[in-house]
Amino acid sequence: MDLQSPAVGPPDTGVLRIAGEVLAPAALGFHDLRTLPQHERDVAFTCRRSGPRHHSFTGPLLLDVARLAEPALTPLERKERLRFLIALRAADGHRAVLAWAEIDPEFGNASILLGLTRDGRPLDAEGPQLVVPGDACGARNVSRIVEVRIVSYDGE
Ligand SMILES: Nc1nc2c(c(=O)[nH]1)N[C@H]1C(S)=C(S)[C@@H](COP(=O)(O)O)O[C@H]1N2
Ligand SMILES: [Mo]
Repeated sequence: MDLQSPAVGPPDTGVLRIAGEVLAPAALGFHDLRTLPQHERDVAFTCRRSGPRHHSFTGPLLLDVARLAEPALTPLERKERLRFLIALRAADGHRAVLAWAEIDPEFGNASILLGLTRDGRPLDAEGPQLVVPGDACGARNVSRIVEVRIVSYDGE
């Protein structure tokens, strides 16, 4: 990074790292994430602690965000892509793992988002939130995400 260059646009409070088995590891701010196509999803789930919840989110597809970092699995055959997973970590240590196949268009093709707004409110100050439509429990809707790691399972 060129530290001499002036800052362009508003400063990004949160930066999301995309790392792991990717050709182009990235540190993405909300400005970068807003350049991707934005989608809207409603989620309804029940939290064991707070009961029934409903939220509306907007943001890019996790698939489009992951592709910015050029995952090493992109050129692979379908069966080989099944070994990859996506590990997400939040600022408070909450973690969740997805199978790559859940969002791969040739498998689950689930419309999992990285939410940038929740119920009309921008999440810039806290960071993006995973949006998993259809989950009965809200625990995979990880908020304040700081890192997304794409890694392969190499077990025997
Ligand atoms: N970072 C982070 N995200 C999290 C959690 C958490 O502990 N940390 N809890 C999850 C759980 S268990 C639920 S039910 C939902 C609750 O979301 P809400 O209270 O904002 O509706 O957030 C999820 N996302
Ligand atoms: Mo929960």
